[in-house]
Amino acid sequence: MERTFIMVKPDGVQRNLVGEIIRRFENKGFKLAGLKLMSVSQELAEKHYDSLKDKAFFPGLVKFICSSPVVAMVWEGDNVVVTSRQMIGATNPHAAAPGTIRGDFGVAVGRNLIHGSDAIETAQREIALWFSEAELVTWETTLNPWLYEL
Ligand code: IDP
Ligand code: MG
Repeated sequence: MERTFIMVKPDGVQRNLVGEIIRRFENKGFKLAGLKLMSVSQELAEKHYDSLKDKAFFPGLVKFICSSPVVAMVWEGDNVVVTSRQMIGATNPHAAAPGTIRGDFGVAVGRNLIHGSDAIETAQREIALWFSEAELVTWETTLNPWLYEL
């Protein structure tokens, strides 16, 4: 089953939106495979955002991610990478559709609340970066026949 890496960023944690965000993924029908509240080191933040290291906003972004705790998660489900990005909404909350997390709760691109992997390969890289094998849980949910046509 496909997995993606989702992170509630420092602004989302500070604004008490952790429960709201988890609720949306649970209600959608995705299954939690990993979850932790953590402080982020500069090294981890720089590795995570490595593809953006030439952008002018990179230093500010890294500083922000390290400024306050985040909630790192792995969610599992059919098409979860693409669907999560749709649930999260456009990078800039001004452009994010109502009903999306950024569209409903954000007003600034540098305070857009949540990260979600942008492709399956990115998800695999990010999950390995943020979680050890032992922190990821494989489990059976009794809901499967009600979520999927098996
Ligand atoms: P994404 O989070 O929607 O995948 P990316 O382009 O991967 O967007 O950028 C990563 C993060 O960097 C964004 O979520 C946002 O917090 C921040 N960011 C992106 N573009 C800007 C910008 O123009 N100014 C400030 N921060 C930005
Ligand atoms: Mg991205």
